[in-house]
Amino acid sequence: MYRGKRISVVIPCHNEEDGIAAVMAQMPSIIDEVVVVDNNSTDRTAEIATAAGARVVTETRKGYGYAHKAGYAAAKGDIIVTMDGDGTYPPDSVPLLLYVMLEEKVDFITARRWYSKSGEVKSPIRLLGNAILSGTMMALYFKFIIDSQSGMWMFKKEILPELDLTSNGMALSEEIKIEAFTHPGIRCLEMPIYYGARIGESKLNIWRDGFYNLFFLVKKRFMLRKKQPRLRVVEPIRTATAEAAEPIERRAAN
Ligand SMILES: Nc1nc2c(ncn2[C@@H]2O[C@H](COP(=O)(O)OP(=O)(O)O)[C@@H](O)[C@H]2O)c(=O)[nH]1
Ligand SMILES: [Mg+2]
Repeated sequence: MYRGKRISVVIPCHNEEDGIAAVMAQMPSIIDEVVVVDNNSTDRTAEIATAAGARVVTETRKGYGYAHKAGYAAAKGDIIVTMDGDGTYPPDSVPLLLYVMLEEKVDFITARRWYSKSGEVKSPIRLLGNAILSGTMMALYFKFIIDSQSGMWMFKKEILPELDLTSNGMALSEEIKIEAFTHPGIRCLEMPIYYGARIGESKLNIWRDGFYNLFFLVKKRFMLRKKQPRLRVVEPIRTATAEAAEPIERRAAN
C-alpha cells in the first residue's frame, strides 16, 4: 500500500526458476501482491514463486503479450508495476517511481534502462537493435521514448480500458508505450533506472523478435486509432451551500 493505493507487481515468467526467487526477495514492503504469470514453464517457476509469496496464475497460450494481459486481469491493485522474472529490473526503484507518479499526477511511467550497477554491458547486437527500434518508434509516433523495449513500466489500472493491446508477443512492450503516450488523456513519463545482470537464460529470440517488433511498429502506425480525451470524475468544490452537490463528469481538459 502506498498513499492509499494498492500496488500489484506483475511478472511474466517462462522458465525463470533461477531468477524469480531473487526478484521476490527484493520486493519492497509497499507491494501488496506479486502476480507471477506462469507461461508454459517446464521448470519449478510456479512452485518457487508460490513459496516466495507470489500468487501464481497460469497462462497456457505462449507469448509475452498473453502473459502480461493475463497478469493485468488477475491483478487487484490500483497501480500495476511490471518487471521480468530474471533480476534485470530493480524492485528497489518501485517506491521512487510511485512517488513521482502520484506527486506529478502521472498515469503511466516507463522505466528506461540507464546503466548497470553490476558493470554488465548489453551485447552490441542488443544495443543496436534497441537503438533501431526506439529510433523507428520516435520517427513514426513523434514521441520521445529512449528505451522502447524496456520490460518495466507502471500504470494506474483505471487507464487499462483505454489501451488497445493487440500484441500477444514481445511487441506488447512497445505497444503499451505507444498506446499510453499517444493518448491525449493519459499523462506519461519515462524515468531512468539501474538494471542488473540477468539470472538464467534469455528467452528472447533476438533476430525473430527484433524484426517482428520492427514490423509491428509500422503495422501499428496504420492501425492506431485516434482517441478521445478521457472522462474524469471531477469532485465538486465544497462550499457551505454546495455540500450536497453530486460529482459531475466532464471531459478532461487535456
Ligand atoms: N520471450 C518470452 N518471454 C516470456 C514469455 N512468457 C513469459 N516471458 C517472460 O518475459 C520476460 C522477458 O523475457 P526475457 O527473456 O527476459 O527477454 P529480455 O529481457 O529481452 O532478455 C521474462 O521474465 C520471461 O520469462 C514468452 O512467451 N516469450
Ligand atoms: Mg529480461
